[in-house]
Amino acid sequence: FGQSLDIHHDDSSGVVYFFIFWPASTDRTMHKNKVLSITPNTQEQVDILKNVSTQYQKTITSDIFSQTGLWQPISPQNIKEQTQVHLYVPGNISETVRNLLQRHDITHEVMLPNADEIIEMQMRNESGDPRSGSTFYYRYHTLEDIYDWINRTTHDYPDKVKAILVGSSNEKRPLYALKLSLNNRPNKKAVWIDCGIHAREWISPAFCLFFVHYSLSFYNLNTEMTHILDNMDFYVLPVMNPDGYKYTWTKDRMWRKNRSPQKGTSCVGVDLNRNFDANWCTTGASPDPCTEIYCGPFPESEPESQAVANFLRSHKESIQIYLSIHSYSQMLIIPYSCTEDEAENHSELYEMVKTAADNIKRYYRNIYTYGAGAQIIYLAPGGSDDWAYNLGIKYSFTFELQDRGRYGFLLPPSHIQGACNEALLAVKTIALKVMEKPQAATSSRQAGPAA
Ligand code: 0X9
Ligand code: ZN
Repeated sequence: FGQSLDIHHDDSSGVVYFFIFWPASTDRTMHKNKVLSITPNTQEQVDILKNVSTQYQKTITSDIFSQTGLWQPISPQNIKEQTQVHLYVPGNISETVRNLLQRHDITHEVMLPNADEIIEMQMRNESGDPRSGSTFYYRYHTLEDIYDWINRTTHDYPDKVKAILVGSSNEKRPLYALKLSLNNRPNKKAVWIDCGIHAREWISPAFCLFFVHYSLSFYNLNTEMTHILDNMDFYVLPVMNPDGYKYTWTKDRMWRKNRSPQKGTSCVGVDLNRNFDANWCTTGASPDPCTEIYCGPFPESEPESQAVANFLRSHKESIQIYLSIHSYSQMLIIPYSCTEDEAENHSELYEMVKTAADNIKRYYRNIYTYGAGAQIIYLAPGGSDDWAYNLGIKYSFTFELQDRGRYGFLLPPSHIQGACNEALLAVKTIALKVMEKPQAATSSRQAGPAA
């Protein structure tokens, strides 16, 4: 950061504070919060960026800025040559950061020149009549509105939807999963979908709401959905991390983790998708509570991950498909992410996500990457998908919805419909494929002769 920054190290907290002196400027747009897309071309540039974003990450998660910096990749360790880095830069240091990039000749462009304008756009339209038709599903909603919606939905469809309390969050908010059961056939298999593990990925809860609405509205209208719902129940958890989600609406739009306090540090929150017992806290997760990929003190230490794990454990005989919805980057991910080993039914899973991606391309002309997490993104242990897979739910997926980086986490409301339709097509494709499998049904980990 050269001459414009003084770096002070406060040994008691381990937090690095930057004191910034920036030149007076007449250009008002200069100091807006921005998102930069940066592409390092040499190892030296990679090292500079790692350094900057590590320092930077610590600084901005401290009390001074309380904003989060690195959007992609999730950890500075994963920065590599010829791969885009997406960095959220608070306005007061944006010139400093750009000067540094220029000085080292690092390729970069401004993705979003004024992030606050887009954040504002995402929060707008909130006060409209919640029943004002389908536009409800093409807006983002506060946590309170989502709880109201859960209430209304169970009241409006008492024989088709039940709210199941699967646990509560660190701040004691209830975790409700909606059970969609559209007919009374006995011994139906089920699909689990969770949304909102990561607080800032707003399109994810929006998808869960959309999906429930679509299922209830199009049963007996859409042939494929009818066929699926005739044969399977759905458990839909719209917001797995309500404390974090609330926090993104009120304090910090870029928050990712849950909000649990940690011993011996002022840093808050565990990455719930590093907290499951699947090669827990190995490479790709961090034992440092001040990072975005903190794995927590022990596996399932968090009430949110424990609630989901308990529910899946007690329903593993009926749940055939596990699905976790995230954003962004348009990917359909299959196990494993916690090891480079191939999943036992890799080719079967690969065929499913390939078909889903092909369908999305054909119908919506949008590109989704697909494959095993460790291959197409990075090693990321402790994830819910790998854990569910090892539990015996052999059709386990993580979807990363729109977009590929134009807006990132700040996907405008006008894109919700498109993003949800694509994800819906992927869900349908996979569910129909699984239903074709003769014995796919009860998934047991035990090897041995087929029953
Ligand atoms: O790193 C993650 O947790 C997910 N990406 S995100 O940008 N939404 O944070 C990917 C999850 C893939 N699955 C596992 N890591 N198990
Ligand atoms: Zn995520």
